[in-house]
Amino acid sequence: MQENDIWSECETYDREQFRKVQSERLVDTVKRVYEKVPHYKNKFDQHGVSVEDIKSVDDLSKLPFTEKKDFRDNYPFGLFAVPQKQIVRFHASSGTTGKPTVVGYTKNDMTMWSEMIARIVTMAGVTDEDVAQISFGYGLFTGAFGLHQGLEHIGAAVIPMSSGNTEKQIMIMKDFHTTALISTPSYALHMAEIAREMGVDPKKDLFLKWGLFGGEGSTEAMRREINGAWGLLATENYGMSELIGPGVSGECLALKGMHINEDHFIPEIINPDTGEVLPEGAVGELVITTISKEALPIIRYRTSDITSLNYDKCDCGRTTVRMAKISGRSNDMLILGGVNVFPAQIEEVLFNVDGIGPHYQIKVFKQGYLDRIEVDVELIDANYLDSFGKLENLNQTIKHKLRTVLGIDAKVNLMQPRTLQRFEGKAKRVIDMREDK
Ligand code: DLL
Repeated sequence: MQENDIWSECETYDREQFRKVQSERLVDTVKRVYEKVPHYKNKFDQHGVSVEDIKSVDDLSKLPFTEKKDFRDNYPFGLFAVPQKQIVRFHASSGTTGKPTVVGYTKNDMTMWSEMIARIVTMAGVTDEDVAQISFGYGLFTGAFGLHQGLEHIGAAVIPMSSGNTEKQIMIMKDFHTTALISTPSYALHMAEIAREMGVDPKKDLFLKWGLFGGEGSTEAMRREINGAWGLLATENYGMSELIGPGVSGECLALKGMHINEDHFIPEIINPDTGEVLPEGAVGELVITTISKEALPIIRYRTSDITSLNYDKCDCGRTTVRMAKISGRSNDMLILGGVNVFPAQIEEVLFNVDGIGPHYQIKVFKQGYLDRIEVDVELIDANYLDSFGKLENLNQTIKHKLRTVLGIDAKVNLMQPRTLQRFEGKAKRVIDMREDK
């Protein structure tokens, strides 16, 4: 692990200090939402919980959950706790169908957000010496603007590149001596591929030291692939529009989980089927309560993201709770021949097979009551196509690994190099062809 600074003393609070600040802020937030947001007043009343019942973090589980549906039902501003006059920024998450999920920020929220990001980029190695290229799309998506203000806050030089126009990205990287790349992990892989096609060796001809990736999951195997392709050190960070955007948690250089900004977000892990709160270390759905946001405080938000929490002090010196890599979304899980599997587990297997590239797609079908999958992967070397024996061997190897490691049977399609879709934002790896999802 390399040494780096800790941005805020709050990141090294002891458990008692966290408890105190979380309790105070929770009590205040609960009072505020009850008074200012009719949705919460109705929900708390229906749930039979009063503001006075919430005296500390120990009472958190008495409160009802908030879900994506609540945003939809209160579109666009119904969950806001301040008058429109105090809003200085809107963002929204795209949402595949229907209306987007709209979020708003006050001036104080913006300051707080930038502070959260300052912590996260600092723990990922970035300093005021760095040149940070932001290759997330600028716009309603929180990724680019979120990282942007925090990076400027620590004094890094920001290139607001946005996503796409990949050849230009590489040119700017080279000419501006970019040292930190900020993007989705899938776009980072794609950019490395384009760089090589342009005759640029990312390791020799560029200056990258840090890669801060988020907005979608990435396995350890993908991290190795990215580190190897760029010659940088990849960390990941996590967030969600409804909660703030990026800035909820980030990895330090010890690479042992993502530190949650616990003085602003209280995490819980629940059983997604029953809603029961699970003990420390258990794997389940992440639920987050925001305790400092003004415009859009959220009580016990069900993220659908599956992870676990670790409260041990980290090697880096921070004491904030760490969340494990997201293993999937609760609604992403596939049941294949009775075996539960997340797409990320399939990725981990594929990335460990020689001869195929890091781009893949999983197609899901329904056969009777069972889900079945086909996996499309790309050959690295087109010469394989000349030998049926070699192709068949590789196909069998992949099938065998999927069967032995995950216990699943999949049809594997080996594709010519560069035939699968590339992504400039969040990758869509799973194509769901089941009718009754
Ligand atoms: O993706 C916020 C963000 C932007 C975080 C840039 C980090 C960097 P949404 O568009 O609302 O917000 O999508 C939120 O993305 O519930 C996760 O399922 C997924 N996600 C975000 N970061 C990670 C990660 C932004 N590190 C949804 N690992 C979340 C796995 C992630 N999934």
